[in-house]
Amino acid sequence: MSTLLVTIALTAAAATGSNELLDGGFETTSPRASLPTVTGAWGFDAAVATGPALGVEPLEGERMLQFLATGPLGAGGDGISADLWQLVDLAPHRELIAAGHAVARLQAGFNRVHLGPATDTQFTATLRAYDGTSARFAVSRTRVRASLSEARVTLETDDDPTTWETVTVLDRIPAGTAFLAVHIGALENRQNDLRAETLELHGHFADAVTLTIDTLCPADVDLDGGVGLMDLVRVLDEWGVCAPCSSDVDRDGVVGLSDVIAVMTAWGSCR
Ligand SMILES: [Ca+2]
Ligand SMILES: [Ca+2]
Ligand SMILES: [Ca+2]
Ligand SMILES: [Ca+2]
Repeated sequence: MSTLLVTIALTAAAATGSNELLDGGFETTSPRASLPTVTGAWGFDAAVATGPALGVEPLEGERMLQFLATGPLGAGGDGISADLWQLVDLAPHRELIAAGHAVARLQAGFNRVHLGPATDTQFTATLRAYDGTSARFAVSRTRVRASLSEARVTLETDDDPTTWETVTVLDRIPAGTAFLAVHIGALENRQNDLRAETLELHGHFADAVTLTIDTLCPADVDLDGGVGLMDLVRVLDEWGVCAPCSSDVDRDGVVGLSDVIAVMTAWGSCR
C-alpha cells in the first residue's frame, strides 16, 4: 500500500462522532441542585451558567459554567470538590458496545481566576459506565452507585484567566453498558476557605464539554471482529450520502471510494 492509503486509514481511526451531551456548552440552563436520575441534564453541587465573568470569557458560545461550592449553596458541602454529572443513554450504540468496539471520548475546557496562592488550582473529569437504568444512578442524595468502569483525569490549571485548558478522558466501554455518567468538577485543593461566610471557589469555570462515541476499529463495519469481504460488501451496499452510518468508515458523511480504500488498508483482524 502507498503512504497515501496508510494516511487515510490513520485518519479513519481518529474519527469521532457527534456530541452526546445536552448543553455541553452551558448555553441554555443552569444545572439542577441534585444528582441526575434521568439523561440529558447537568446536576449536583451548586453551579450556574453565566456570561463573561471575573475576566474570563466563555470558551465557546455566549455562556459557560461557574462552579460555586462543594455542596448546595449556604448549606456547606463535602469540602473536597464541586461536582456536576450528566447521564447519557447509550441505546443508539448498543450493537457497537456488545461487540466490544465502543470507545468514549470526553473533552472539557477549564479555566479559573488568579487571586494568589490560596486559589484552588485543580479540575477533574470522569467517565463512568453503568448497566441498568439511569434511575438507579444515585443510591442516596449524595452518593452514586458503583460503576462497571471508571476513567478519570485531573488537570492542574495555569493562573492565566485568558487561557482555557482542555482535558481528554478516553475509555473503552464495557459490554453490558446501558448508560454513561459524565462528571466534571473543580477540586478544593487549597483547604483554607471552608467557613460558611466565604466562597469556596472564587472563579472556576468549565465550557465546551463534549462526549463522543466511536469504534476502536472503524473499518470493521459489520462488527464481527475482522475486516474482510463482508465489510466491503456493506460499503458498496450503502454507497452514497450516509451519515451517520457505520459503512462511512472515514466519517466524512459520504460512503465512497475513500471508505473502500480504508477497508482494504485495514484488511485482517481487528481487536
Ligand atoms: Ca458555552
Ligand atoms: Ca487558564
Ligand atoms: Ca467485519
Ligand atoms: Ca466516507
